[in-house]
Amino acid sequence: MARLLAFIFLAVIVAAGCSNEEKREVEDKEASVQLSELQVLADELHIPWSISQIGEIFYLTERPGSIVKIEDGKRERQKVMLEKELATAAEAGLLGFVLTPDFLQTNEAFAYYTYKDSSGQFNRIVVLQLENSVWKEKRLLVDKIPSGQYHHGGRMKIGPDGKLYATTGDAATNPEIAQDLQSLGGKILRMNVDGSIPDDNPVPNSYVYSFGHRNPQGLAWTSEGTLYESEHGPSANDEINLIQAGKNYGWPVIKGIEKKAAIESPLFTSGANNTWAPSGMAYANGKLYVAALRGNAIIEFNPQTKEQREIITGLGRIRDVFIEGNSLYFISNNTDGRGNPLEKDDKLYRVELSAQ
Ligand SMILES: [Ca+2]
Repeated sequence: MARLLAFIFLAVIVAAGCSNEEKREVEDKEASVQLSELQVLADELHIPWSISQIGEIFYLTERPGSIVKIEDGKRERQKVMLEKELATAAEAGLLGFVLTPDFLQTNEAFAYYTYKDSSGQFNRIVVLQLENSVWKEKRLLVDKIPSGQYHHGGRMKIGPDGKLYATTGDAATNPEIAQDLQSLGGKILRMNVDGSIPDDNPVPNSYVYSFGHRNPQGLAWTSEGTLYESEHGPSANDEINLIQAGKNYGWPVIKGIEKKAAIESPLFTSGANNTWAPSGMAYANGKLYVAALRGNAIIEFNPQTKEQREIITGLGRIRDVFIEGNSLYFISNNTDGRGNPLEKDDKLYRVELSAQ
């Protein structure tokens, strides 16, 4: 009954939002997603950050330091025991999370978190193991990834090459580190699943896969293996980039549509007067689906035609998006102090992508 009520409540919100804006009505008619088919799979989440799925089970990280398991409509909040104290700085905490390829045998997952100790504040990538509904930090893969007041990066995915990729931020106070190949900040990192450096990384003996990033929080590969990334720009100028090994993506040398030799310009930008605050992203059917926090939407980008449109609106801030088959899953992020929580926020939603 609670789920049914939540569903009706949402349908009313979505309908009200649409009738107020003629422009949005037009967009909805063109949208591939039927908002009336939106389902809530879980609610009362606390700043959820990352979606992982295996079979019918979801694991969501919550930034304050827990993992929520969702199975058969039931929500179980699982404790996470870390070696270091979780940082409480803005945007910091338990961020990226991805189940290992052999999770069913090992109960292990990769996690990215921000911590603070006597040596300062950093991010690290670790292996967690699930035992009796408690996750424990088992192994350290990469430590002392720069952190600061903001911009901790934090998205992790396993690529089609079987390597673990992680996005790291410029730590806000010292953006020049994004251009410094000796620093792990402002980068996309690539590693073997045991934490070692792959022999074929573009910078020898380095985790650095690409550099010049400000605060990247989204990664997605096409079925052909092309990698795209989403990134928070300075004062708007958010970016979607096509990522190639060893390339420089510009920050803080250039921003937005500015150009410079030997620097890659973004495939899409939000422009100087518009902010998406893009976070998690997924790829399906030739399109990228990007969770937008400030944009309060899921935005669909077509890298071939360069078209873009909002396909989900009216639910507030969106943190991550995940596609399995024809289902698109996403989590809201209205409890992070920067949004206006709806009743029982935050939530995990599902909607069917229509065939096009
Ligand atoms: Ca850039």
